[in-house]
Amino acid sequence: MQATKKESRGTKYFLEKEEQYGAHNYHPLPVVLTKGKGVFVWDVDGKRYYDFLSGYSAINQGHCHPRIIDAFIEQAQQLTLTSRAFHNNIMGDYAEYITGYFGYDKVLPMNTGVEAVETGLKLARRWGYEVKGVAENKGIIITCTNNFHGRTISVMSFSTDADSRRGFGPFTPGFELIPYNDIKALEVVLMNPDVIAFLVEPIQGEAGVVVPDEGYLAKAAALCKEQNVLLIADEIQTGLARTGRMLACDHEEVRPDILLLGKALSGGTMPVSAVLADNEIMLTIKPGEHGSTYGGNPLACKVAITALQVLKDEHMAENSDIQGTYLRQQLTAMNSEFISIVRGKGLFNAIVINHPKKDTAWDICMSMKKHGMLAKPTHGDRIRFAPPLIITKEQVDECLEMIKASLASF
Ligand code: IF1
Repeated sequence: MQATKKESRGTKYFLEKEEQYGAHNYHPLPVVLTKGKGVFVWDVDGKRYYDFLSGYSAINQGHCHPRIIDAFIEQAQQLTLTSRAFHNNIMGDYAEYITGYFGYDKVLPMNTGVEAVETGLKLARRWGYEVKGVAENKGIIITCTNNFHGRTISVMSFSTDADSRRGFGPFTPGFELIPYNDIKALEVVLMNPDVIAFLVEPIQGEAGVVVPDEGYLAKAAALCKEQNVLLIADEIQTGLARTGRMLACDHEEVRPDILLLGKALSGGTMPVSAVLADNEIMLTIKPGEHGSTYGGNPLACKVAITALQVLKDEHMAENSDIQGTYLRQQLTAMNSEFISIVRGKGLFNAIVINHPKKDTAWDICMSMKKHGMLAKPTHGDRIRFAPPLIITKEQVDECLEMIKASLASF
């Protein structure tokens, strides 16, 4: 590419570059970010925004948290990757720390969230055949309609989102769908002795922050226990203090058999995910039967230890609970004719827009952008409000003013 004269590399320059050379697998808001710090991000034109998406809850600790970045830089200059062909001096301490942090025997380290989901499914199937005694290849895993667990072909095999499935078949068998938040439906399918696991999001994120009834998770866990079925909790988005407790399962004192973590496990610095389980499940996978090049790399382990530490040291779950409750109260008090539902837990929230014009949620997000706040619609009419968990009440108040002003312009 010939050197271009120093053109003003403003928003337009970057949008066009990406349009020309990047795949069109997203439809982002037309904003080009160049800096992040705490609850704020800045675009290439120098405008500051509140980040109300937090990288889909990967940035719970705030952008570029100083302690996490320091750990990253220190380890990055020491040793970043050994592969699992050799040991490294960070992974053992990390494994001890994270298993102690969540109370499980072992951790299987992976990178992206969907890799953690796939790993959980493989562990459940192995356990189903080798421990529960289900006939090989007959195992059934239950999941819920409107789920989102990632975008690999096997995980999309149980998605109910037509757009994300179209043209990607054939799909992986062995999954059965039931409606979310429907205990009766779960009870019925669990009667099948070939069922080995129930994979569920404690709160459905992509579906628009759908919070199930009080007690749903606890009842589901009890039914799974009764039927010797593993409960797999996908806390990749709801975990790590996002919903006002360290795990969303903690709201109902539920201890899943397999716990899936990702996103904020690295504080938004790099892909780090983890699968936690006890020995009876975890040891069904033997040496050489599963893994990944970067899984358990020393840089990821070092960063994850610090990312977990700051969650506790800075009481982020408590702040998430306080500020999230306040945010929902204030959104409800707006009594806006355009907001039909306000829902969420902690700082994991969404509003459902009620307006005849189809793209209103997008237009509201564009208006909030003008006022200095970034959020994005999901499924057309829902807008997720999920700022970093370090946000203060004063900052929430400032954002509420921006939301009010944006709604008033419709
Ligand atoms: C995209 C959604 C959110 C997740 C849960 C596993 C994964 C995710 C509960 C997979 C990932 C991301 C994926 C990203 C946008 C975002 C998303 F809109 F797609 F659905 F957050 F709601 N389990 N969610 O939410 O983790 O492999 O991505 O690390 O694909 O657009 P991943």
